[in-house]
Amino acid sequence: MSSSLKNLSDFSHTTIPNGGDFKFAIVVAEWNAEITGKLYKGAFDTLIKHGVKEQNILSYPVPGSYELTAAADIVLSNNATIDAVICLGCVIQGETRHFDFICNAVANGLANVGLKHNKTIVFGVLTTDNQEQALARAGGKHGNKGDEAAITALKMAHLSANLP
Ligand code: DLZ
Repeated sequence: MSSSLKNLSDFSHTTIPNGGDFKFAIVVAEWNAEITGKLYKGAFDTLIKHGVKEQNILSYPVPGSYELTAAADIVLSNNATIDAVICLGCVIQGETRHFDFICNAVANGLANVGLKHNKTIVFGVLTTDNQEQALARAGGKHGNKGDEAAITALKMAHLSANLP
């Protein structure tokens, strides 16, 4: 694939692969459920739209975004047939330093889980100043990051399955 790309603009036109052969896990945080529910629906519907069989989408709710890392690790440790894990959450800036601790822990944690299992972990966690910004990215004027997370998972699963 890479040898046939002439320039960077070619990347923006890569097609979204059909997902009929893949299995995905979606791990979704219950904290800020009004937002994460919309992210989940966006991710789920996008996978179905691109051919993933409903029985090949495994869904796991967790209490908050901090738990996404452990859950992704547990899920992959117990199911080697999963091609990628989509992690969805929404961390909203509050008055304390929780925001920084949670965001840093989740971003680093998910990266490490992906490397440990040699599988794609999609970082679908909104990190916003307020709920209005989050709603704008969960089906509002900035689209739905859940949809984007699903497309990332499809592209990465396809890449892994088609290495020479
Ligand atoms: C505690 C907490 C706070 C203050 N804020 C958020 C948030 O904005 N988004 C989120 O997903 N989770 C939050 N949590 C919960 C933590 O992620 C975690 O569930 C608890 O600290 C228990 O480990």
